Amino acid sequence: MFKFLKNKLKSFRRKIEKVEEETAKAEIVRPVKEVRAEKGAEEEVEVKVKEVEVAKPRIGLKEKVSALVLRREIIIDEGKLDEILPELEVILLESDVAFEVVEEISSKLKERLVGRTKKIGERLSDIVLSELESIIRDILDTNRFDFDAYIKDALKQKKPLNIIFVGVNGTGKTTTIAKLAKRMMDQGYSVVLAAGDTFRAGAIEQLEEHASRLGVRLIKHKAGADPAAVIYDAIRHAESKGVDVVLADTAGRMHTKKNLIDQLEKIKRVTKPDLTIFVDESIAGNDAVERARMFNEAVGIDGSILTKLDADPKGGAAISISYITGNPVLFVGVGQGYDDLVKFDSEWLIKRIFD
Ligand SMILES: Nc1nc2c(ncn2[C@@H]2O[C@H](COP(=O)(O)OP(=O)(O)OP(=O)(O)O)[C@@H](O)[C@H]2O)c(=O)[nH]1
Ligand SMILES: [Mg+2]
Repeated sequence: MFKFLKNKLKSFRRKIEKVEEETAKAEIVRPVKEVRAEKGAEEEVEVKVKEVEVAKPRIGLKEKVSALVLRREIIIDEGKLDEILPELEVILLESDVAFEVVEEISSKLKERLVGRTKKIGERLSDIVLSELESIIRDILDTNRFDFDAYIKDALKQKKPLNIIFVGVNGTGKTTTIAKLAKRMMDQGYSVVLAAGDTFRAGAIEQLEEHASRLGVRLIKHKAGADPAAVIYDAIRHAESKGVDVVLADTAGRMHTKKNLIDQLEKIKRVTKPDLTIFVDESIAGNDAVERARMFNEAVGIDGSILTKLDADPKGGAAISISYITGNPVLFVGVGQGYDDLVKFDSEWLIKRIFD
């Protein structure tokens, strides 16, 4: 997971260390006021000190000067950041972080670092990477949403809850529904599935297979039927049986296909979902983020689930999708098994990128 990004960040750390080493080697001229030598020197002295030499023990005048420099802190200037930030921006772009998010990260880093003091002995690379981590954490936390708390509260108001899953073809919608059904049943909720993908050959049978493995009821019509009617029936069924949640599959579709987007609008109009969840695959990178934005504009989404993080070396989609859509990431898929669904948490992702 995120191997590419992690390796790039490692080489970024080395680059900062190199810049720092070079700066340390360069002579820094420090005017020191009224430093007088103990043994009779009377003039104000301007002392040239090599940063690298500062920590070494000295004697006499030099020792006095060192003590002054040691107490001082080095100010991180814009020039130094200009040497390293472009490389970070390239790394983030190569890792599929959306352009706007890269700009945000870069400007926040500058804002936090320029003019900041760094103690002698403190490493610039540690400071930069820990600020980067904190900025990415803030970006991930912009639209926090606790799915479990939401379900618990929402069920006090109404039952069943209707949750529909939308997205383009093959991204993992149906598998994610099965995973989430398992997760919710493990938490003690009752679930019914709606076979709302009446379009793709074999889609109903695929969901049926999951339903029978998980021991959950599936409501289906024939292939080609109106998906809004299928989901509507599933809701009626759940109402009559006192079932907590309907998880409704829909056919994969491109956001550019107007008639298919109209069909989703109809599903929403007829079945009034409590949550519309956009599912896409992390490995699609910027495309996934762009599609989330388009689906949000076209039909409105309440959150996203990113699948296939286990197969994604980059991670840029996970970093960007919530910031770009203004909606939270609810879960991430990390494998093909039923338990390979992780509730999204910024700390979880940060650990996997920075540890
Ligand atoms: N590695 C990995 N594979 C996944 C994950 N989620 C889903 N898949 C696989 O992705 C493939 C497509 O999954 P589906 O659930 O059929 O996707 P879909 O969006 O319903 O596809 P359509 O119905 O054709 O639009 C399957 O082989 C899944 O096993 C995941 O988190 N990690
Ligand atoms: Mg499907």
